Amino acid sequence: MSQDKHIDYGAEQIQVLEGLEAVRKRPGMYIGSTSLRGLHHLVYEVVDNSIDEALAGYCTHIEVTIEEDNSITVVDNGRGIPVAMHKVGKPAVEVVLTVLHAGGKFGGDGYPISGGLHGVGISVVNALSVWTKVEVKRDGYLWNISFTRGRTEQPLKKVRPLEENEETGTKVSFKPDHEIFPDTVYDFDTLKTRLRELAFLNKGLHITLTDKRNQGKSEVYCYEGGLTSFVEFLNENKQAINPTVVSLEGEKNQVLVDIAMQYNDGYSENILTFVNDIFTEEGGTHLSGFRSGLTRTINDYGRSSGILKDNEDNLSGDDVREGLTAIVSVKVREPQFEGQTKTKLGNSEVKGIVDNIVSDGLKEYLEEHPSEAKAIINKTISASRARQAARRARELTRRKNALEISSLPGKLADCSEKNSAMTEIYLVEGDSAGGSAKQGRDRKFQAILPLRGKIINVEKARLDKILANEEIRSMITAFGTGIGEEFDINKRRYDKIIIMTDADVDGAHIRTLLLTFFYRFMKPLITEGHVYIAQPPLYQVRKGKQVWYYFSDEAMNQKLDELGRDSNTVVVQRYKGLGEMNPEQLWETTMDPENRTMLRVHLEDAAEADRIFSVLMGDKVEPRRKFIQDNAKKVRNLDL
Ligand code: 0RA
Repeated sequence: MSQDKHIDYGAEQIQVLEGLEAVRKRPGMYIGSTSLRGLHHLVYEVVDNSIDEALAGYCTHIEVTIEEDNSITVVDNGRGIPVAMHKVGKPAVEVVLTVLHAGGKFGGDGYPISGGLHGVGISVVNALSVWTKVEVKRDGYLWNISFTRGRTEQPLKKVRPLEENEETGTKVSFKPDHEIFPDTVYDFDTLKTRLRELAFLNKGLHITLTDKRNQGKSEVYCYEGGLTSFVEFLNENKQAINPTVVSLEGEKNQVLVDIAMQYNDGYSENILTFVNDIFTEEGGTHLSGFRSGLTRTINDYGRSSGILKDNEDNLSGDDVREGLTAIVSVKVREPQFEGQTKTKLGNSEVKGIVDNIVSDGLKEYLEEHPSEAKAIINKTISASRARQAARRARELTRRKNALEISSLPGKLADCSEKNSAMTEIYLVEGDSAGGSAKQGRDRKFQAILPLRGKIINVEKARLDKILANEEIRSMITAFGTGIGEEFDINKRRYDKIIIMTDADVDGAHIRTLLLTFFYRFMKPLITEGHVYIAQPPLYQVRKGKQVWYYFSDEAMNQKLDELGRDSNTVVVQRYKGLGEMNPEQLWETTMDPENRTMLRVHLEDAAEADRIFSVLMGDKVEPRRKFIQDNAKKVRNLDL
């Protein structure tokens, strides 16, 4: 080897260590955060590589296992990570695991289409794990290599020749580093939601999820129906308008389009869009193309079939999307992601391609399914009529908004701070708790809105009825943002919206109704992290003049053990409702930013949230009963 190469090799090594050191120093830059979300992201990063193999047509099975020690194993039957010497003087597999951004991209056109939102690659997983072990079956042999905290521990080794019929593939095992992640316990359901979604998006791909902890369990996700199965799954608890799911597929200029859609008798729209299997929360050109193609085609068919009369207005975009569940999945070679969270597709050529495929395919479906077509058009016409009726009601609230302060609801105790970045509003269940909260609050930045009556179930009503509801109107005017298409987050009057309900069944019900309302009509409040759930304590423990508050049975019991249970100087109080706390106690335990704990409401997965909302709020009783039974133990930790 020449002197030059020696010097280069040294420089490469230093770069590698600096790269992985940077990942360990600022993990958030690479995986978003080191919260539970980041912990689960490690699994997706590895699985995305296996999915890339599937997209390239080489992999049919992926197995993910949560091991007893919360380490993760991902096995696939793809081609195997290359083991040949790379030009930097190390085996390619070692480069993939230790060099930032050295995923599948190197090696030219091996990957026409690649997933992985952050695309940071598997080396980030390695850098953030106590250990990583990789086995590769490729080039006639089983190979292995291992790492500790990103550094090569055992260099690549040939273990044994492959058996005659043994498949190629990759096995990656890693244990997330407790020095990086405060919580290293994996959640089965979180992984399940994403892996099931990946199985829907990749028709016929087998994905297995196994949990070796506790009693152990294993589930297989594989859908021959692909997106059609996905839509059927999302509409499972709803009443379909067109029993046959519309399935549209096409390709142009190397853009692949795959769409499935079905109307239900509900009023909300639930369109999920993906680019290269990545959920595009902020939509983009594929969504615009879908919308424009849909609106035009439904109107054209409505007119030509005579169902939509000449004297009736054209159907609007909102009309044709009412009660629509749809998946729009595109595969694009060089996706450009834009928007606040980089989840908005920017490629301009995609809009027209999707629009054309929707127009052609949907027209054909409507012509071939006349009775379903009729049901769909009638549904959109009644949406249009209801929308016109609702306009009046909405104009009413809009006029009220314009009057600003004077129009704020009478029962709102507003704060004095005018900078909305500093303020918060508590939505409090009941007048008595509302009274305590008004007295206990810091009136400079905390506003209180007591909610008296039942909040309307927005899942079961149309906009005109929803807007007639007193509690809903109070919230809309207090928040200042408007709703639906007119929602504007920049107009919000508060930074934090905090739901404070009793820790009982009624409280949970009111909380769900509120979250459903926000989800349907003010979604960015949730996606941009402005909605919180207050956590009032369940117990007060007193001894003499000392007082402690506890949020769980476990914590309270531990304190009792410590104080000596028998001591008759200890009085335990269980709070049944917020009303049992006086203003000082409420401030101290639940409202004081210095002491309180709150849950921030996340939309971990829009599809799952929508399903859960439908189960909880929809017409069908049996799925709701089952859900509540299945989740009874989890309710205290509900973090949507
Ligand atoms: C780099 C290049 C190729 C495949 C892979 C990486 C690869 C990575 C992972 C991670 C998990 N499973 C994986 N499977 C494959 C292309 C290989 C070729 O051209 O033969």
